[in-house]
Amino acid sequence: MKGMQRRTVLKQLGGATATLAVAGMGSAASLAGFGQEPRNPATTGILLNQVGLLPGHDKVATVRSASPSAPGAEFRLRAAAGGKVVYQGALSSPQLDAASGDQVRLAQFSSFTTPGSYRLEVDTGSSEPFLIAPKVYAPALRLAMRSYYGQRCGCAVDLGNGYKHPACHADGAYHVSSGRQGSVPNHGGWHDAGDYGRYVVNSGITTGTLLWAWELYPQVLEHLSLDIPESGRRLPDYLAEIRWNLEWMLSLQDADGGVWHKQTSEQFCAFIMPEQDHLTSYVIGTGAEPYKNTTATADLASVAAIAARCYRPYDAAFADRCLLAARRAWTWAMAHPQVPFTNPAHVGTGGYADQHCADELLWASAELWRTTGEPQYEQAFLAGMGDRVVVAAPSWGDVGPLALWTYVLAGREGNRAQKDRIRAATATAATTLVAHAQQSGYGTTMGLTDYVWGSNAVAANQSLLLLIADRFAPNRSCAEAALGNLHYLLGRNCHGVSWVTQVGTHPFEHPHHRPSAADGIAAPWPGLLSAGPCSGHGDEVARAMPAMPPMRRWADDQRAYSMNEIAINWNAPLVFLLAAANPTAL
Ligand code: 9MR
Ligand code: ZN
Repeated sequence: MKGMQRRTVLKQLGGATATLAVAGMGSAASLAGFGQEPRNPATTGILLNQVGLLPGHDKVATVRSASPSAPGAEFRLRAAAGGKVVYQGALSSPQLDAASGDQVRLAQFSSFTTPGSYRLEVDTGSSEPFLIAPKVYAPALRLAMRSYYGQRCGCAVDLGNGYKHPACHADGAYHVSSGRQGSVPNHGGWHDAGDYGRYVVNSGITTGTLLWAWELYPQVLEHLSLDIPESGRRLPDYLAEIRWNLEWMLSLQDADGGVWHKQTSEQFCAFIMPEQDHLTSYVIGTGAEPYKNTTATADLASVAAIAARCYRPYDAAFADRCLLAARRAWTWAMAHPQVPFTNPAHVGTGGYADQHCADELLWASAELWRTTGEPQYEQAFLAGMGDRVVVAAPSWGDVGPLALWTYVLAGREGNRAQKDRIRAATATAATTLVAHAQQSGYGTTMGLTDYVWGSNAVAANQSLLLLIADRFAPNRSCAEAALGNLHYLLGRNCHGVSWVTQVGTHPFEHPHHRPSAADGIAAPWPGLLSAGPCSGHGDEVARAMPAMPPMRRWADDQRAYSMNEIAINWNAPLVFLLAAANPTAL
């Protein structure tokens, strides 16, 4: 398995070098031809972004030291081909990284900007080769976004290299909890995570985040080629892939405008391929009048309002359909402002059971105002906003920051004082995150309490916050801290792994992901972000762990569903961050 994965990675690096034509960069052959054993960062203790770094941005690696007085105060950067020393410097003095419990030193080589392939060397060892190149993250962006095609429900999927399955989950029906009866055809959508459920609330933040990336980084995403069934048509691949999920979300809207919460089986199926799962895929509601709920309905309103903006240049009829759905959902949600969801009887699939509906309503009002400029939406937004400010990054349970930011990003006049408050609070939150990154031995903006279920997406969403702050008021330290989380996710962490499957020299291998487990192929499906460390005790692997610092609480174990599952809402801020990390965007 290792060998096979290595070949894949080298192929990807080779692809990058071939298409990017960066002067002085090693060829695929020279990368493959070191004649040396792979160096595992977990043993060398040299921890850095395994994909590479951007020439014009910060470059820092973490060097773990066995003890505070460990020798080796120097580091060297060597050309991967030929071994010439191109840069050398002193390691910083040892510091304790509280999140991991590690004693670390930092190798800082930001001023070295020459594109190429390099290794970082200290007296105790040397890293795998990594690239310094302007488009170094292009292959990762493509894989992370293409992973959504792999999550498609209701159609045959073929990512190549054996990662494929026939159409799945044809048997849909209204669940007794929905207030309806009868069968439901498959309208598409993305499997949520390692399970095959589809959930409107989680689809909401996922699709919203991806469409926001489209609006903020169009020059990067317009030409992203995903090699999906719709490729080659008028609609850019990026929007075509997202439409697959939007169509399913729209299908869960009832005639009265309300939206059912989810479409899943009653219980999770076994670890089988999707086409082998013949459990009925039920449209599930609250189990009592009005059956639909506020969070799902308002999230659909938000996302459909954004979609109306994004798709209009390519497909006005679809944009009109989305806008009408958004308006009708908003009206329903305003009339039912506090109908939260909890799993009805006999249903044990994911809950996404957020009891706070006000932030979803706020987001819907803000997006509809941004799209239409109509006063009823702004009035609802301003009434709902009150003295609310941005304090933390968004998550599936708190879309409030998206509501506030879209009010500013709308480019409409609006209420100046509220816009100023939003900008100021965002800047304050960003300053706190930058301070965390400066204290962290691994350059992450996460504080000690941020290692929750899906912490890798907390890191990526904190980058999103920083990038929005940077958009409001350009600030280099915000942009660098945002990139710092990308480095953390792609290898600069205490586990020495890249948390994106098939990306980097030591990607994790055992996601809690049914297709990866059941397809008979050793390596997991590509481009998927692990949940990451979790302080909780949600699964048997977590429960068996002794007490340890929060970043350490992760295992590359398929059973570890609280630490090593993948999910569409976690990949979305990763795609956002990778889009932002494209040199034409930053
Ligand atoms: O991402 C969700 C996390 O915030 C919750 O703590 C956790 C437990 O309720 O559920 C996570 O979402 C899961 C969902 O319920 C079902 N599909 C897999 C999701 C990722 O683990
Ligand atoms: Zn399916």
